[in-house]
Amino acid sequence: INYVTAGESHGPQLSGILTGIPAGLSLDIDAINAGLAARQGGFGRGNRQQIEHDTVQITGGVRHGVTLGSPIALTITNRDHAHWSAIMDPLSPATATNTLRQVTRPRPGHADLVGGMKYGHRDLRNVLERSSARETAMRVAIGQICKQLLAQLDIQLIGYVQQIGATQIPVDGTLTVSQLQARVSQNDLRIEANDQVEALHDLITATKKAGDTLGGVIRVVAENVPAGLGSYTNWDTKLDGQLAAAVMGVNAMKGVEIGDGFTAAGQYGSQVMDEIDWDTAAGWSRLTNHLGGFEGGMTNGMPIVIKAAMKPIPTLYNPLQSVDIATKVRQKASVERSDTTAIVPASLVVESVVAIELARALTATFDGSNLQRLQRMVADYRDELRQY
Ligand code: EPS
Repeated sequence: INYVTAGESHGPQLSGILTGIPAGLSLDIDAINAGLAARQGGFGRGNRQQIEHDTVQITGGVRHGVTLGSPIALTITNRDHAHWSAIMDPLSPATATNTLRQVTRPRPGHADLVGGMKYGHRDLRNVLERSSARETAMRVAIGQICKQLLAQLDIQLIGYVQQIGATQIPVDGTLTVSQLQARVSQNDLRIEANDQVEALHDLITATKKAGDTLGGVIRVVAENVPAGLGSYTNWDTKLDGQLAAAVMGVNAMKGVEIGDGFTAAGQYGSQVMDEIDWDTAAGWSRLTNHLGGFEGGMTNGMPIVIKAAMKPIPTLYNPLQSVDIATKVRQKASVERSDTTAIVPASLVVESVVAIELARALTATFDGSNLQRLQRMVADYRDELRQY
């Protein structure tokens, strides 16, 4: 499985090509669109989401609703492009009027300055249009297809919010993915504890008033992933490393943790290692899951637990010091319309990239040409492991 996306935030559309999805998967387009709608939601979003109504068009790799095994081509239209059609026109030559709205005062923490330096752009719009998190809509569409593949292999996962700003929401590690789903869908913050919603709404509203932004922590749980995905035999085959790279590849992520991660670093080995058990029905298991489902870079059959730390959004309505790249005069950074926090959408994006990596690992470990064959192979493999 591989994918590439293209498209600018205010350009005509986002495009995606997804390869390696087995033939024979019936796609639920409504579920893909529901995932896209969920990514647009969440308390703390700015006004852009009132313009967009993301839905996916599929123009390749699918026939009569079923995947063909060939590359899947996807499109999501940017409705906001209507307001930017001259400025973001892909082909008409630059003129005095269609180069208005230039960005020359880079925002600290955004890709603006280094992107301009690296690619030689004098209008930082050429950077921010692509570094914008708008692109993550396509990753969610692709992630939804991968989630539908995983569901056919009885693998479920969820990404949700565990911390907003400095406020942590206590984690109940005993909840299953479907129980978590039921809990977090009860509020617009994707958090487990409804009793913390009001205080967090107040925090986000006060932060917005102050012209400031918030980050947070996302937790992803994936269950029923068979043991032995990834490999200890070479550094680049370790699946936890591949997952960490994918999560870090989501805009604004500054940290990734597997299982108890940084907490485990300060504990004794006897507190951290998960004791081994076996019984006829369930096969091999661990008595605890401090290591988040990974040993030796391989899945061990326990739930995968990944956390991601998201920095606050760099676009501040009360901007920080910058330097104009045209005049070299110290000035406040530019302000583009933005979100106060994007932790809710980001939790769905991180969920999506984890789904993509798990689907990739499964189709790389087993023959991923045809869904029914893949299902048989995974079922046989699970039997073999149970009896090992
Ligand atoms: C973004 C700025 C805002 C966000 C955008 C990401 O866009 P705009 O400047 O057009 O208001 O809404 O996110 C999305 C458009 C999206 O769909 O998630 C940024 O600068 O990263």
